[in-house]
Amino acid sequence: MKMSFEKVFFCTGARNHDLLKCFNEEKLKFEFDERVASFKALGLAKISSLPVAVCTTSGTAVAECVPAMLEAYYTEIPLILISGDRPKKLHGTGSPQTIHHEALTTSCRRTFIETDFKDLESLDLTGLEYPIHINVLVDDTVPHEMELKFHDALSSFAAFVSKVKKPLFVFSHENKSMRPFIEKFTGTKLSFYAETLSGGRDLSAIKTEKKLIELFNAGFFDSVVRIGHTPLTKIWRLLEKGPLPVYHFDSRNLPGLSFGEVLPLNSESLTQSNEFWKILEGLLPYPVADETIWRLDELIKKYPESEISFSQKLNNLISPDDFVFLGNSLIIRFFELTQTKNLKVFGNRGVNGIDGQLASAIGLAMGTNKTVHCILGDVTTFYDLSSLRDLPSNLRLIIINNKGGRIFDMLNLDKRIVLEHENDFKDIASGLKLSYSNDLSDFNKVQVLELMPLRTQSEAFLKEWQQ
Ligand SMILES: Cc1ncc(C[n+]2csc(CCOP(=O)(O)OP(=O)(O)O)c2C)c(N)n1
Repeated sequence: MKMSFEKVFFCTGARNHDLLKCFNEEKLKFEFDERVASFKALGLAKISSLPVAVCTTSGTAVAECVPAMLEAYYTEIPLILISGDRPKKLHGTGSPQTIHHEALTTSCRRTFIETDFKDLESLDLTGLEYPIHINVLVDDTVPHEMELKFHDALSSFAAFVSKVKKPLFVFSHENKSMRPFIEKFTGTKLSFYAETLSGGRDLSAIKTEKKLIELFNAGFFDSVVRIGHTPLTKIWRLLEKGPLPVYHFDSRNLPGLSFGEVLPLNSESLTQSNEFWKILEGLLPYPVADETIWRLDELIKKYPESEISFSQKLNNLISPDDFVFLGNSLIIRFFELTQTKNLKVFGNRGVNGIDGQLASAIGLAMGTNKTVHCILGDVTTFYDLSSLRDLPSNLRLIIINNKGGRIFDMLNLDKRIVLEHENDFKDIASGLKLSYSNDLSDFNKVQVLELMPLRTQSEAFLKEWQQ
């Protein structure tokens, strides 16, 4: 970029990860809270009168910069927002963490530029009016030929099924539990993967995501049928790279991918549709032997202080009468991996922001007499610290403090964006007069339970699990 920045507040995320290369090391300041980072940038730009940038991942991260951008707009401060975005072909599809960035800053910027990542280097910002919003399209997908078709009748699904033999069925989540549908589906004997937010995780024929990915990579499936909103599973991202024919049942009429056939029906209407069940009769059941579950148990015994083992212990302790609210990113994945019970699980998976998660769980708890176990990562909890001032008595906050955003470790991204730290929440809880413990035996006895998995064990577990 032809511009010298006083500083770049780099807010960690996968989508803007590649943008790291564009900035000088000595100009970078790593952050996780975009609202705070953009106000810091504003303050620094105020005093230095030099352009200061805040760089974010996609989704709500961009929206979090709007308050500081508004202030910059009305005070004529040289603030620059640089957002990492998904490629154009995924815009408007409901693909993970993909929202309309351009629209978010219309009232708080004087310049908007959208550019491909490869053209960012040569971008000349001199003479432009502030605040500036630069949206960078980062493409990690392989171009492919499949198209997107929208349908209005189940006959299109019948045509799809007549051309395939071994579809993978994925049940993700909807605004209501998909359990009645999934219960009925088990009668077909067809193989399926049910995610934790579907409400039918315990019924899933394919028990672990590991098995799912193994089968997928081995070419076991010849197609995918997805029912519900955009799935969480990694398969979804793999599909965008090496596509199989996909049929989407999504009441929002969104494919969540750049291709596939879409019918806007939810699981409730499918449950009641004789035609749907009749079409499925055209498919022959194929059994899947899932031995990964034994391997999981072995590793849980071998590494009892690992994050996945803690997740399993929590699963065992939570009563099916209670509600669970799960945060991003490893939390929801590990919970899904170790869940064997019929639990009522919630989460914010519309655009996967880590912001406002504790507040959302508080709102949920306010609407029920049940106990809500809100399980969050340390970074996600830090993002929402002010919510700790007002925890309802039926909310139990469980913080899995693995000392940073460990999802980025798992994705093998630049270590700097993990934002490793040695902090804990003990004194914060005590300052706010909340009962606190860091011992799992106090489960359900305190309002804030902080669990600190052993890094070495978590890493050894994952190494063996991924073999
Ligand atoms: C508002 C927002 N900003 C940034 C991100 C990118 N992001 C995804 S996960 C994550 C780190 C989460 O860390 P933590 O809560 O500790 O969970 P862990 O990764 O350790 O499971 C970040 C920064 C996001 N999803 N939403």
